[in-house]
Amino acid sequence: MDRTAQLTARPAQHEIAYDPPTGPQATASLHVRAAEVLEANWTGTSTVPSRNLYPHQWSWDSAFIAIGLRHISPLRAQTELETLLAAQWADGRLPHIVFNPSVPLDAYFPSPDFWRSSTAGRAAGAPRTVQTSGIVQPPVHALAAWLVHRADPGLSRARGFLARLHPRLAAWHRYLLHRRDLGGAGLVSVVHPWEQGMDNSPCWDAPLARITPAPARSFRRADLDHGAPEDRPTDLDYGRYVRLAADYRDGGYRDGAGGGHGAGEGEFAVEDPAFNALLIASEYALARIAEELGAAGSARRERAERLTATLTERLWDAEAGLFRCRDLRGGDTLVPERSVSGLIPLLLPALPRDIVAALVRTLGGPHFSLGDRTRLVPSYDLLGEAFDPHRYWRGPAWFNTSWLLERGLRAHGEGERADALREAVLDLADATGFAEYVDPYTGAACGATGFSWTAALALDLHHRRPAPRERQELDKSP
Ligand code: 9WN
Repeated sequence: MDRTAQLTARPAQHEIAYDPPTGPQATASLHVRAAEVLEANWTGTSTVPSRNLYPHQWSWDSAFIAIGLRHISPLRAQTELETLLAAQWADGRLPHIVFNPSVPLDAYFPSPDFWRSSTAGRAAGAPRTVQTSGIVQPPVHALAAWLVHRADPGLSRARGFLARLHPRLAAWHRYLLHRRDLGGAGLVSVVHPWEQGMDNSPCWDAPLARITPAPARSFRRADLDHGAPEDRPTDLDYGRYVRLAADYRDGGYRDGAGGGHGAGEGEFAVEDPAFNALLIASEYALARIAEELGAAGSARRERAERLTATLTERLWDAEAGLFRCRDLRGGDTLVPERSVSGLIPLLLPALPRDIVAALVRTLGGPHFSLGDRTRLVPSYDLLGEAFDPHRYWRGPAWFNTSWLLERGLRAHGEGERADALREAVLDLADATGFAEYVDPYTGAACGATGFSWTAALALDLHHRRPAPRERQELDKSP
């Protein structure tokens, strides 16, 4: 069936209803508590995801954090993104970690002396003055930049915020679309599970099984100093993460054909639905940014619609009612696991109506059970063999994915479901002390508390009250 032909011309996604919060005292104080978390994690130029567990700047965390920070200080939100984008490589890649030089090397693994960005990444254009990792994370940044701009357009214009960011964001998308189209069909591939952000998702079990792990004695995990081992990835997972990252580094972080050990020939290459959906959502945002700067946005919007069609052609599984990961090194096949990643394309305005309806059914069905057995969206299939309610991305519910799905539901007219998800994010974020993730059945806190994106995204939903019916008019922007 020709999905392109099915793309609806219907405009999509509402503008944010930008209302100051009202309501009971308890709700009002969520603002204060979330702001305290973000204040405690602020370094002066950016925000750490968690003081102990993640003491540097992370790429997609910063995008989510900026989306919340804009409600406290639009200037700080702009600075958060500017700091991250200042560490961009000359080839356009945005590194997944920007290291803080004043943090001891052994506070986080892999540390700057593992990545060696300024030497191993020299040919790819790694910056000289700041140490970074060499892999990437999901491209939520243009979406974040647009939302940050909207919080205070006057300040944004006065500071030339979008004018300065636009070329960098455009180069970032160019890098992904040109250097990371490893399948040749137009979608972006990730070359490491850390790139997709859901590190130990069961979707990676089969693609990772082919990787020879680095010996356990060759590295020391710092995460176990702060996190319970049963909530974290296993040592075997880590051995494989280290092997993949070291191979990429030893190939000079080269991508594409002729890269030696580079990502082009690397042993791990997966087209992931959430990563690509976030790129598409950010393409719509870049269109809005270009228009705000007086340029045309239509080409980007058309590209976003084409990419939506490609995503559907390559990753949609109609029988399962969700998108799958495509394992390029595993015979170019779809990975038979159901992950929250496969629901995130609900964000996209040009998704065919039958697919929207199927995704909503899957969310509420037995595999995710939203609104029935769960209040936040589990990261993985409740009925899957690998399901574990506490182990990181193998079942627990995370706040960023629920925030994304709240937007998707609202954009497609599922106001009641979106309201319930919004309430759940607010209740559980606050009740758990802004936990990193929660048991999807009980809502019990797992991982770190005082986690920045949980605080930031709760803050965003707190300030973005459900709009009255007439204001839920769908608009062309994400
Ligand atoms: C590796 C910072 C990051 C998040 C990821 C999450 C976790 C890192 C780790 O923490 O990954 O990048 O050390 O486990 O999986 O999504 O960006 O919060």
